[in-house]
Amino acid sequence: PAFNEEFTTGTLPKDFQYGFATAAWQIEGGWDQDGRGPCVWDDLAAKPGYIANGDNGHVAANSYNLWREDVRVLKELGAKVYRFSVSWSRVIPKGGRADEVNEAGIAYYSNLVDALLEAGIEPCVTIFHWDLPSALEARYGGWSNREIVADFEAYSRLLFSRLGDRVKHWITINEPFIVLRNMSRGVKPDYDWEIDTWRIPGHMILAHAAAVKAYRDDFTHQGGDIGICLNCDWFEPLGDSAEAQLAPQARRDTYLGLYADPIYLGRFPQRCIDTAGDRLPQFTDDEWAMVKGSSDVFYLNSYSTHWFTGEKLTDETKEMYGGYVSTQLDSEGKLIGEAGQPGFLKIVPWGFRNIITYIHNRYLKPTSTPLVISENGFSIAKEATLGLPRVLDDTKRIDYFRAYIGELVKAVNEDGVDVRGYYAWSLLDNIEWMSGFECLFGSVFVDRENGHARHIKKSGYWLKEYFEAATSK
Ligand code: GBH
Repeated sequence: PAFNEEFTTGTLPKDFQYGFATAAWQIEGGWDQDGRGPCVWDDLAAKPGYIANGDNGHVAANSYNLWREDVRVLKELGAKVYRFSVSWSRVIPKGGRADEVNEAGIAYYSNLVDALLEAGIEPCVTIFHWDLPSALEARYGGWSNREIVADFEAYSRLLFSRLGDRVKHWITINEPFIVLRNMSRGVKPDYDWEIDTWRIPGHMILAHAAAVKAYRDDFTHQGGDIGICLNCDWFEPLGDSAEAQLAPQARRDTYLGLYADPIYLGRFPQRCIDTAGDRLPQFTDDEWAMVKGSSDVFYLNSYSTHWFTGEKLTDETKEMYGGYVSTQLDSEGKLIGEAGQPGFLKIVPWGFRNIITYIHNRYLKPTSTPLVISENGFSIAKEATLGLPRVLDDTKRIDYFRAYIGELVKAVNEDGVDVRGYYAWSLLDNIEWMSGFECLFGSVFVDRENGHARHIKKSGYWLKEYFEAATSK
């Protein structure tokens, strides 16, 4: 077996929710099947040079056709939860509140939900994981226009009414910071750094809050919970300078606090108020009432750690990134941790415990909110070139999981953090956005040369046995 006796650091509650996460555009394919409309990532993939090797999501892991296989491997992996996202343009091809619903798209998700429940797996549905309908981008500039709030609410209501009898866990938006960054990197061709850097977060916060209000007003009888998913790595000073000490919190304020402070604490971070001035999103009293307390669960995606020397950013990204440069290399050229495939991914387990306890102290404790790790995982350099059967022997990914989950267990047992679940990113090898298929995160290999057959890697069995052992005492 992949798992052995090394796991002795602590236990987890019996009802701890271990599972896997994916996102629609990264796995589904079926991009023009049964009436799906195009999304902005289809458009980006069509731009020469945007995605590595000219890859696209037309077929991806073919989960639109092979979803029964996904449920089969989830069951074999002992997953209690499956976090997946809905493709907005599959269920409303043109996206807007007055636009037509695509029943074939609804049926796809409805069948998936039924099969999961039948297999004893709880669905956790992300409403928006970056794949904005192209029609909404063309119609009014997507997230930069206040119109999106009403369209997102209508789209969310459609999902609650069609799936909410069976889906009890909802995530509104995945990683608003990255949505903003992607807008600035070509999703919105005429992105305005001065204005959009602040107004897009305002619209995302309001869209999230409007969906939550709709759920709480009209769907409470369904008895589920709903929240937003935020991402943040750990930020650590490098050196003793005053600026190095300041910089990590400055980055956290724009990266995480710009979203988490209003949603959990009911105000913007002071640094954002000072930086944005009258460009800061303005909410009415009613809007503040809707925003504050609008997340039942703190869903955190976290992968790595970054250093700050105190060096200042001078380019147009400076406001978005809190003013300071980050690095993973010290002045002697030493990396902060062992490198994975995408540039940002270095193995720094202690940073994971630090970001968890930071969130615990600032957001969870004062509001009695539980934490779920909604994404954490690793991509091995050059894994995609290995081929069967070597790709299945992913011991480096096991090293990452063992170290990171070990820190999570310490946060639960030594720091008293109320952690309810851990969803590994990702169930399947899939298209890693701009990195294409070169960069794999799955605990299940998808053989794209052979009918997209699914093969469970060693790390999948390791996770299964780890969580069985940790939750059985
Ligand atoms: C997640 O994003 C996504 O939700 C998921 O779809 C994706 O496949 C997975 O991670 C693996 O990458 O933020 O510019 O300062 C993580 C997004 C992007 C977060 C890079 C860390 C570091 C540089 N990550 N980012 S930046």
